[in-house]
Amino acid sequence: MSTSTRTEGTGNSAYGRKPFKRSKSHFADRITADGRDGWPVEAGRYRLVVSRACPWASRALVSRRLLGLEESLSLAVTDPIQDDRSWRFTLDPGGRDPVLGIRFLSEAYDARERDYPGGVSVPAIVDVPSGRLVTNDFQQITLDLATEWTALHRTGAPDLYPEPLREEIDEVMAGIYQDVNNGVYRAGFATTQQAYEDAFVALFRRLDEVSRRLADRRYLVGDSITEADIRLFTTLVRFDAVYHGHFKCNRAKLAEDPVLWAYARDLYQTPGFGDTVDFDHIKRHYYQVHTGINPSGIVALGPDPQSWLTPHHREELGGRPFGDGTAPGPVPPAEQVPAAVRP
Ligand SMILES: N[C@@H](CCC(=O)N[C@@H](CS)C(=O)NCC(=O)O)C(=O)O
Repeated sequence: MSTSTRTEGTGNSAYGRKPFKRSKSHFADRITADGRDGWPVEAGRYRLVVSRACPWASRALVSRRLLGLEESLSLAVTDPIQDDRSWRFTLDPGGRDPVLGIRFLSEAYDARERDYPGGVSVPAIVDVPSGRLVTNDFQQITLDLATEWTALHRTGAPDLYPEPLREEIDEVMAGIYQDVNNGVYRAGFATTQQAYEDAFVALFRRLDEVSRRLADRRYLVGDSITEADIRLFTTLVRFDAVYHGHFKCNRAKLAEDPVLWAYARDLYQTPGFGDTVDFDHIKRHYYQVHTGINPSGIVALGPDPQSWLTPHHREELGGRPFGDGTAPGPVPPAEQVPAAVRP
């Protein structure tokens, strides 16, 4: 395990002129079927803490929906705006998470390791009985939901990380992580012209490559949705709303690439994807928290989210979104993104 420092933080001066570097998650225990790290998969025992603003946390939101884990793994949604104590439960009555009884996610980190010097990040999974953080390892959490939580999956849950495709999925995800998922942050938080330009060039080179790949195939790997699609989606869905302007990733908008735009809309309109997205949380978080790069805190109004609902025609490429499985059911009422901010 490595020691983590604050992750993307506020985009303020803390980074000096050093290139933006994402730190590794510090708490990397795994929740597994055999419980080898001391955390066995168990219905009702753990709480997933997310911000709907965060692309890394949103991966877990999508996986949990597709796999039908809503009842087994409960959900806490933080305020999209952190304060100096980081993520807080100000959206809940009395400003406390009703299950964990805490006001700040940092309390679960403290319960796990007092005086932990690193940052408090989402996604986080907390052990409800002890109130202790189990993991904030965003790269592993979704893989474990797909492969270790199988006993609790819904009937008809898709296989998001199929064994025969893992090598290809891992390879595709590695490039997308470096240049796209993390690349937008490297561009947005660059503190030198050169660092920004390097990130920008790599980002759009990779997006062009992914666009070519997706021109005649509906999904990134195989003919069904996999973990790779989830990881690309959570960046693409934020692209025009925040990365294009706020992070200066503006060679083109997502909506100007016909293939990627149709691919992203296809996923958005697939149950389990778009129904987790809150553009209000996304925009307020990025524009208001990163005061280093947006000192006025003014939140950009566009683009019109209705465009996400326009026909994509990607079904003409074939593919079976859920493989041998089926679509997830409706979002539990308590977890619905408010109608007022949905397209
Ligand atoms: N846990 C991961 C990544 C997850 C992550 O960066 N989450 C962001 C939100 S998108 C976060 O919580 N950052 C903490 C902060 O900004 O203080 C890490 O340690 O790098």
